[in-house]
Amino acid sequence: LQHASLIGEDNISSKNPWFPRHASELDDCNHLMTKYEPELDMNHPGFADKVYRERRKEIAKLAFAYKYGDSMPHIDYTETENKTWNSVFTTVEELAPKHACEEYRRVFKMLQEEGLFVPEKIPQLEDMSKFMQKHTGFTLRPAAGLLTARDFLASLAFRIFQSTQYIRHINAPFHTPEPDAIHEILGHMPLLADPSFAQFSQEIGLASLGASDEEIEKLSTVYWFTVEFGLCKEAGETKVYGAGLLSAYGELLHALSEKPELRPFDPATTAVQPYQDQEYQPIYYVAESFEDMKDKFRRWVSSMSRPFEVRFNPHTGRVEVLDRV
Ligand code: NLE
Ligand code: FE2
Repeated sequence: LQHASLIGEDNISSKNPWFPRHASELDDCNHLMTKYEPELDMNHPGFADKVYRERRKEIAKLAFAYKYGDSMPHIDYTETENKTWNSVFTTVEELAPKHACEEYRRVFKMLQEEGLFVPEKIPQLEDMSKFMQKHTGFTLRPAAGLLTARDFLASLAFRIFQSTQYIRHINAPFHTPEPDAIHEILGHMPLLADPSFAQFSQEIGLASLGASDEEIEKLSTVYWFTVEFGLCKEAGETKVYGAGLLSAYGELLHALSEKPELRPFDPATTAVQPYQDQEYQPIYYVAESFEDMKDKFRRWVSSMSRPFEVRFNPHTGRVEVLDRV
């Protein structure tokens, strides 16, 4: 039995640092990274496209104005944007039955049955949020772009996923180094509606609250090699569950080809493996199953340096901080 005492929310100190204790405080966790932006990056396919850059700004503005409790902004996607979705969606629809993990295939089918996943039309984030909420309690917040790892991971502790809402450029539909709504909707959202995977995502988030910068780096590396680019075993075969693979068919086929190196998922070594986000990955980590991945992750997290423990109280929606004994 654990005799831990609750630490109150006043008296912020190193033993009790500031981090969001309730989803409403995510209004203060929207720090953006300036990376891969069409305004700043000459290699971005939208760099020379003024209409595209204006569109990005318009959608970013909606995310900046968002406050906790608002519904997700409604976007009237253009014909071009829906066309981009169509080409990515139809390739995923074709490849998923053979290459995606069972959990993904199951939810994908439900989304088709509900009429949310159709080739012609980008689903609205509000509808996706309601769908996920029904299955796992996960909901969405709009993000204007790539967030800092600390802010992004914190939201997962509350079962909130920060999602971009703009669409990749029509000239490069099959791979983008930056997240976009196609990546979030096709890659992340089906698995966030799976109970076991949702639990894993929330646990990464909880582990990040009040963690040191070095530990945030390790957690976001684990996130990278699991949630973004993870592979798993299924009846003797290797399948894909990483969102960055499920939203980019070129890399999905690359991951399952002879080219990359596959290693067994092991949080302690995975967490310190350097990676790049510009090109296809040369290394992927393979999990035995979501349950095994969670077991290993939990054991590893318990060795972290935080002088306190956190737990999510589902009745109040608050994160409680406990003195470590
Ligand atoms: N490469 C992915 C895609 O094209 O959908 C996005 C990865 C975001 C981390
Ligand atoms: Fe992602």
